[in-house]
Amino acid sequence: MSAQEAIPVYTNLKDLYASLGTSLNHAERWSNLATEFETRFGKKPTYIARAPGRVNLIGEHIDYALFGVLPAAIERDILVACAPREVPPTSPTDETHHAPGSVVAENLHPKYTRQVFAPAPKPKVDDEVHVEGWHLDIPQELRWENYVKAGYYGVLEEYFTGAGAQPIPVDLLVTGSVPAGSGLSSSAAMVVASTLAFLAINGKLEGTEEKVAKGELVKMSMENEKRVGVNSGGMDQAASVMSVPSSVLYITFYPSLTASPTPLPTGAVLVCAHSLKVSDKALTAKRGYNLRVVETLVGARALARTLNVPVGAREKITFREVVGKFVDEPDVGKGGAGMPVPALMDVLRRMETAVDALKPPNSTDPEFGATMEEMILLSGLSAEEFHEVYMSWVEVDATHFKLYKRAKHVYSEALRVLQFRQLCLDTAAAGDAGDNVAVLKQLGTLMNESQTSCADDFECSCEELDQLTQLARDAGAYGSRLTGAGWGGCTVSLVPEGEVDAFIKKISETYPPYKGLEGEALSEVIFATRPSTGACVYKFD
Ligand code: NG1
Ligand code: MG
Repeated sequence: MSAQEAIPVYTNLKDLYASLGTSLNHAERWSNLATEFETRFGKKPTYIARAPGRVNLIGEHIDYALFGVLPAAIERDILVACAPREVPPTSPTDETHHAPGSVVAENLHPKYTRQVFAPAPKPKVDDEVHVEGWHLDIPQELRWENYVKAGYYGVLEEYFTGAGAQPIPVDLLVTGSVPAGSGLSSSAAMVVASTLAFLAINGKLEGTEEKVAKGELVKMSMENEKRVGVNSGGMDQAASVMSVPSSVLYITFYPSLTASPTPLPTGAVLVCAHSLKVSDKALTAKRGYNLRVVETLVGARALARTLNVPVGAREKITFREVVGKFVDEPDVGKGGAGMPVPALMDVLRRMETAVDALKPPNSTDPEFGATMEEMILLSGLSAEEFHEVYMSWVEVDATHFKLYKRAKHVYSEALRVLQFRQLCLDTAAAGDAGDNVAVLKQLGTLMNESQTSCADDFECSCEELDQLTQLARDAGAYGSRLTGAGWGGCTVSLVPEGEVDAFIKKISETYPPYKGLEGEALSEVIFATRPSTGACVYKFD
């Protein structure tokens, strides 16, 4: 699959629904959204942009170390219906409605209230005053419309610079079926769908000139999500944009962004189950996600030094780049595919012992946590340089940094991803006769090992996730693990196809937080999904 491929724009409902598969009632949601749009705005939408959430099968917290990951898009998604707002303004009393590029954003969910905002012109003064571009302010708060703004921001920055480029006013209506804050990337789906809607409405998806490719949408959405979220890798956006049905997507980030669909052996279904523990984003940023980003970056630098891999003073080298430089990887910097998989597997195995060097020699801490002073020593930088390169962008709340354990997780997890993918490729190459129990068991084992590594070495699990993944194994899953950032949110289990209903029933009886849940309330928190297709746009005539 090529990142150069164009984003699909459907003009025919039959083709659209065929691309989405049949196991969810997509038709009803799409037509309901279009009707509701017309009721609220008095005209038909011109486009509906769709972006799915994703579940990560394996490869957790290694995308920002630039290692390949194996997510799949899920059937649940975000839809954004939109149309240009011509005159007259919907509400004549509100000045913002008249402004260039102003947006009226509504959401089918009553919790998310109607919002009106507009970008501000960036003036340039030389001989005369003229507009040089547009700026959209995104406040640092968790508000639903910030995800809409994040998508818009990038489109404005990319396409509306220079005198005369004026964005049009837009009405839009959003609906979503990806549970929020659950590790299924409702945030990336929101940002991708919003970016796509603003691209479509401003004429950037069709015609031969300036067509936006999938790879560009991934890069834009990654940048855009940084406006509202943490300093993440690109897994979620790539999965939401580039997935294909029935396959997991092997995404690499280094030496270049590639996405290779890998068919999942038949005979098993993915079941997502929410632990109902909501991870506190603000807290996990300081003690969780961002802290892990710091630990893995400093760990990579320290490891590079022990391996005599050259690192520039200000270079934030990653664990993936360390192995590339260690073996003099071909193609790097030329957009090539990098070293062959068997060679990469081999060097990853060697790294699993090399990371022993990250245990601080004088530490009495059994967990091998390095203090700030010890980290600075390991980095080879002055205290001032160290703070500037590694600590200035982030607020972290920690006295000890577990470089060894984080490195151990990253390298072992990167290897498990390659092993998982190889098993899938071998099954497909052998013709997938459907008799896959043995291989599904091996895949499940890799998922279970990933959970153990997340829990013990990366410490991104929690009691609820540990319990739920164990109950899933007891209920017959081949394997089960947390998915996404962790510290709460969802698990993913690989479940024999014919046993899904029984599996869900068993979990609903054994996982205490599910007590009393039935029907729709239950299917909100635990559901089966097949790997689904990536983002697209429907254009109305
Ligand atoms: P979620 O679960 O969506 O917050 C985060 C990162 C991913 C990846 C995973 C861990 C964002 C937007 N996404 O996912 O890039 O690093 O954690 O594997 O922060
Ligand atoms: Mg997210």
